[in-house]
Formats: sequence, structure tokens, C-alpha cells
Amino acid sequence: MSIQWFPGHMHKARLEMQSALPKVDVVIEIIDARIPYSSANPLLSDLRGDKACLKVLAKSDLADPRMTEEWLEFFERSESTRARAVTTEDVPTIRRLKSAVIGMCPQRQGRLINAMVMGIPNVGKSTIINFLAGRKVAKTGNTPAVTQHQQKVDIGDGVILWDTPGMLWPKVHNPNSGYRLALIGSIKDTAMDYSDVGFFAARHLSQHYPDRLAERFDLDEIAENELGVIEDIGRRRGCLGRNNRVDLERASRILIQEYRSGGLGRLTLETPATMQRERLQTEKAVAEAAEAARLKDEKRKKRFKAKQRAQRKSREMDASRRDRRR
Ligand SMILES: Nc1nc2c(ncn2[C@@H]2O[C@H](COP(=O)(O)OP(=O)(O)OP(=O)(O)O)[C@@H](O)[C@H]2O)c(=O)[nH]1
Ligand SMILES: [Mg+2]
Repeated sequence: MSIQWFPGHMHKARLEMQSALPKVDVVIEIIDARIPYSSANPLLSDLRGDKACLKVLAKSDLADPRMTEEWLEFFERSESTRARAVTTEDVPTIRRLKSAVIGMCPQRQGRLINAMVMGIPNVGKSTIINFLAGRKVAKTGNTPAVTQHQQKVDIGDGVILWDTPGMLWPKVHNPNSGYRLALIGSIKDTAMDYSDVGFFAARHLSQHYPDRLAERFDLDEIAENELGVIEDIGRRRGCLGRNNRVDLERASRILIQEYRSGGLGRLTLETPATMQRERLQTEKAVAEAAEAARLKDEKRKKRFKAKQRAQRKSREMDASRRDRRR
């Protein structure tokens, strides 16, 4: 499954962020604590360059706390980056973001601090802004692309936050990242295939968290492959269609929903090591695809030139035949 969901409002958001960035002191990049690698938009890191960045691992109530600690340490190693984990289950974790932002701008000398909140869709940007503002200033909702326009919010103590629309990037090259983004709910329903994502989830969870699957769906044992896992879940939850066959799409939706809502427990899908490995694999695959496209273009050019040469030769032979006849 290759994800390509970059509608017009995201393209516009990118241009608006680019033009606003010179006025911004700190970028607050909201990522999902369950997938800190795949939910970090490469376009945003290009856009912000070396501007001070506060990485916020949102929805940490849904992620494995040990893994969240590991990620925080990993991000804090990079200069000009600070990292914090937050959750709506523990509102002070969100409130403390304001002092973190102020601490990142020691030279402001009474000037207002402009902090731009950026991140992929549905990661919790507007929710965090509402808590920081202490009132509902931004619309929130459990579907991607709720915010479609930039807006500025004064959160007091000289800090102005800019809420921005959730933004993906034109093509998610790493297929695993695509599945994980779909699994956490950052991809619009119509741009993903539930059964593909369900199979991915069944494969990953049966390898890494078989006990959670067994417990949640009351399974005696975990089937050997993802199809078997989805079928068992479907049977347990009564997703039977014609001839008593399991409706794979419905069973997949149930598994995805259970993961999204935390029904399977606090599960993180990526480690810093996963990121390093998959980054290399993706770079290699992208370079190979670019090389294959270049070779294909070369071949087309060669065929075109050979055809032109043959046509020229045939015209020359026709001309010399005419000359001889004269
Ligand atoms: N479990 C959990 N859910 C959260 C948390 N923060 C936000 N949510 C939920 O995540 C969903 C998306 O929140 P929003 O604040 O609208 O996300 P957004 O990033 O602004 O989304 P877009 O504007 O669509 O890009 C909402 O249903 C929130 O209730 C959290 O800490 N834990
Ligand atoms: Mg929003």
C-alpha cells in the first residue's frame, strides 16, 4: 500500500508555513508517541531547517512508557531540539510546554515569542493548543484534516501559538510508515485500504505483542499468519458473512479500532533502531527506483534517436534514387 494523500489545503499550508517561518522563534513539532519516526513529516524538518524545535510526543497515554523514554532521550541528543511527552490524561504535561518554549528563547528580552505548532493530521495539535490557551480556540475531532487554516492564539506570558493544518508529504515512500500512519488514524479513510492495514497490524502485533492480541480477543493461540489472525478475530467478534466465512474487512476494522482506542494496551510500533534501519532501506529503494526510471528514460531516448536516424537515412536514400533517375 503506497500512501499518496496530499490534498490542495496541505499544499497551501506548506506555502503559508514557509512564508511565516522567518517570523517564528520556535517550531513545536507534534508527533505521535506510538510512531515517533513515521509521524515526523520530512517536509517539516526541511522547512524548519535549524530553527529551535520542541518535539512533542503526543497521545503518550497510548504508547509504551519505556519506549517513550527511549525516544525522548534519542531526540534530546540532537542540538537545538528539546523533547517532551504529553497526554490529555495528564494535563500538566501539556501546560508545561509553555515554560519549555520560553526556556528555548533566552534572548527574547521582552519580545513576544512566536511558536508554530506543526504536525501530521489528527496527531492532537489543536487539542494541545486548546489546553495551553485554557479555552476552546481551535476545532478538534477524531478524523484527519479538521484544521484547514492557520490561526494565531495568545496563550499568555508573551507566547503566541500558531495552529496549522495537519500536513503529510506528497508520497510516503516507506510502506511500513504508510501502514502505521493509517493504523493510528492520520490518513483519510478513502486514501487507505482497511484490510491491508488490518493485515499489517495483525502481522506486527502477532510478532511483537501476541499476548495482548490473545487477551483482548480471547484467542487460545495466535495463528501462524496474518490472515489466520484476522479470521480468528472475525470469528470471535461475530464478523461472519455468506457461507459462514469471515468478513475480513469488518474484522480488520475491529482490530484497527481496538489499536486506535488503546483497547490492546499501550503499544509503540517503532524504536530509534527501527527508524535507522528503515531509513536506510527506504533511501536505497528510492535511489533504485530513480535509477530504474533514469535507465528507462535513456532507453526511450535511444529508441527515439535510432528511429530518427533510420528515417533520415531512408529520406537520403529516396533523394539519391531520385537524383540518379534524373
Ligand atoms: N488518547 C488521546 N487522544 C488524544 C490526545 N490528544 C488528542 N487526542 C484526540 O486526537 C484527536 C485529534 O485531535 P486534534 O487536536 O483535532 O488533532 P489535530 O492534530 O489538530 O488534527 P488536524 O487538525 O486534523 O490535523 C481528537 O479526537 C482528540 O480527542 C491524547 O493525549 N490522548
Ligand atoms: Mg487541528
